Amino acid sequence: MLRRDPRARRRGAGSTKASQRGAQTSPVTLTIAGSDSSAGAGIQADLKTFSALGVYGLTAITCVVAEVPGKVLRREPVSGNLVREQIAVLCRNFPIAAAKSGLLCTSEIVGIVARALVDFSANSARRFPLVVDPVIIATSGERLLEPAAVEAYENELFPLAALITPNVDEAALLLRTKIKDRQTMRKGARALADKYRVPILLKGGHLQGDNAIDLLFHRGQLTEFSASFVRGVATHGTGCTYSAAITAGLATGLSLETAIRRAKKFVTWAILQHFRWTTRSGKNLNALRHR
Ligand code: PXL
Repeated sequence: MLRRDPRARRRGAGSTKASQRGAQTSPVTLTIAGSDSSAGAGIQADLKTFSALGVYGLTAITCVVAEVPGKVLRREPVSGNLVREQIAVLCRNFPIAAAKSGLLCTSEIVGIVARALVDFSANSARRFPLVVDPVIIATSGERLLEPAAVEAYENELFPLAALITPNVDEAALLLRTKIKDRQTMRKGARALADKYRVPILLKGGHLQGDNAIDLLFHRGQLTEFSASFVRGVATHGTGCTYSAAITAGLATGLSLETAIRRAKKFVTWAILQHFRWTTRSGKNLNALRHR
């Protein structure tokens, strides 16, 4: 029988090996998304959010984007096999508690991600909740995804989601309608939830007004989340940060509503406390502060 070193008790936590001292466990989250070289959005924003909220973040990278806020120079997808392999190895080895998807770049990758999640998440103790941020149109209004990818989202990825988080432009595109105020937002959130049979968080940050209002449609009920609209800050990466914060909440066992409420506070704080630099040409560069 293994004898315990009597000093071990004093060292605490019953650990016997020096290498185990200080070892801790933590909820594990996974982000499947693109890399933003300027680190305000994408995988980098997700990881910073996970760290700030006390969960361990894993990454499966779908594409690499050379960009700074407001200017994309080049975007290249990672091969489908490599995307699948990243998800496979992580699902096989880590007790993933929640995941999110961000920029998936091509319709092929949308399908590969959906199939990999079906094939490999069965290895975890239970199928973990997936937050789908349908990154189709950026906050700047720029279209980030080809039309065929939208169909892949609808047919393959949305059915796996625990929550879908479109902004109003994405919701309008999915519903082929216009969303311009609170009333059409309410109708839109309900219509999307009916269409996809998944809880919908419709983000109204793009609409003009004193408050940034988001609507959750879940189990036949509408819940409103509101925060003061922060003016004068370029908000590159808010959608990524928001869905990552919700994912972190779900990983720690919060309900959908509580996870969203906390995530909304986190994003609002990150915008208010933003970083700012001036470029050599005298332009302002803003970035969210994730902690
Ligand atoms: O915010 C949308 C977004 C998502 N993912 C990556 C991005 C962006 C916007 O720039 O670069 C990698």
